[in-house]
Amino acid sequence: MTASRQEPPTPAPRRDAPLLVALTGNPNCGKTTLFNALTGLRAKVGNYSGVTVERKEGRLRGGPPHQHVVVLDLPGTYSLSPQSLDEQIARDALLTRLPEVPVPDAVVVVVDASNLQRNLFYATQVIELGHPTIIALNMADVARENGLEVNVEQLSRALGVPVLPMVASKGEGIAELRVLLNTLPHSLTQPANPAGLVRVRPEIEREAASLRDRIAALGQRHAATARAEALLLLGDDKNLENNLPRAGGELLQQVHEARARLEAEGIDWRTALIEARYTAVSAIFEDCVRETAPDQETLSDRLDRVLTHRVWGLVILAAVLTLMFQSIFTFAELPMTLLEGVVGWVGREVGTLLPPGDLRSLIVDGAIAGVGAVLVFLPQICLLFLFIGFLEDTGYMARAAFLMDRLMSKVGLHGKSFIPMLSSFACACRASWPPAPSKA
Ligand SMILES: Nc1nc2c(ncn2[C@@H]2O[C@H](COP(=O)(O)OP(=O)(O)O)[C@@H](O)[C@H]2O)c(=O)[nH]1
Ligand SMILES: [Mg+2]
Repeated sequence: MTASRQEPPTPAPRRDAPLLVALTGNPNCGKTTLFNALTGLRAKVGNYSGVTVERKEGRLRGGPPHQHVVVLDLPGTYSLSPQSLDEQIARDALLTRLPEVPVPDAVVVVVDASNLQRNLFYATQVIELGHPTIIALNMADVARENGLEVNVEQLSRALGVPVLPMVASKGEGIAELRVLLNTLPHSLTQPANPAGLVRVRPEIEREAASLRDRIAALGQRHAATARAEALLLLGDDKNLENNLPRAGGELLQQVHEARARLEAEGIDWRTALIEARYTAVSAIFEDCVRETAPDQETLSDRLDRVLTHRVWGLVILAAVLTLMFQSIFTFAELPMTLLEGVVGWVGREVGTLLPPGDLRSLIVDGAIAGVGAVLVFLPQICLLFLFIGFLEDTGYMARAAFLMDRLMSKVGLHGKSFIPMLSSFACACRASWPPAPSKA
């Protein structure tokens, strides 16, 4: 492991206030799994101020005795150019724009080793911010299964930050991360050469330098973060306004001028930065990853081939749904009959206790019969959710959603909307099936 050592330009963090460790990474790379392992599931959940984005933080369990270390599970994001509010919060937290999130003492970028190239795109963006950073190379088991062999030392050298391989779901590699976190802030320095990770054209670097100085004057204390912010602003095609630092209104003018100068020099600022990053990431990937069994087909691939087949996939889906609904109606029959019996008995018993009249009608025909009519559906609903849960956990639901995407997109819906439609269809079915209901 080559952790690059360099004198941090800012003073050592205060030791009386808690230290902050921010977890960040692409969606589904294992951030929350790692968060749970580090905090022992004791999380404080709230919202970021003014928005309904979940904020999850907890104390590092088994951390240093005299130092409170807080772990923050940031929302997942694919890049620092956000497409949603969640992603915007993750970016703003890392750019230290949120008043409620202090400058992190360590940023742990959780990286899915089985999707390394895509994940490195984001990881390099975060490293460029210049915070003390660790790469948690998660899903090492999946990468191994897929025949990917990552040279961890080389990756660490290339990125200029420590890289720790791990399987968060099995607790592997967590101890090594704890060692680093428990000796914060001494164990970690800033990345070796954040500005050299992705080489951009000198013309862009020139424009970024003047924007960086303006951003620093607006209060961004870290030079590396200010440069990274400048590059993000320059290349941000769609969300420039939400990308401006606080009180950075006049920056807008400066960004437009910088872009105009680049265009005059024949440089496409929209693509130049993205291309430079892809080139850098591909080079790192080629250097650090060896594919040992590139053509081996996994079980998941073989299942995909059948289950998402244009014809066979639909046949299987129809069979699965028929089986599911048939089983629901068959298995639910006995508990439903029993529940109906119980509700009827309660109604009759209560009816004998009350004199005939409006009150009896209200209680027996209204309250008991009404609640009973809902209650008898409970077995079917429970079974339906049991089946849906099973299909989701086995990964079949995702394949069914993929299969339905083409059809659903014709009415402007996403393939995933097939799932709520399925649930509502089940309820509608109940109203008309079995054809002759046992009770009116
Ligand atoms: N095979 C494997 N699965 C993992 C690993 N880490 C997490 N997972 C699983 O990946 C899924 C997504 O994890 P989660 O922590 O929710 O990801 P998040 O979206 O980044 O918070 C869960 O089902 C985890 O159990 C790992 O190292 N190996
Ligand atoms: Mg999560």
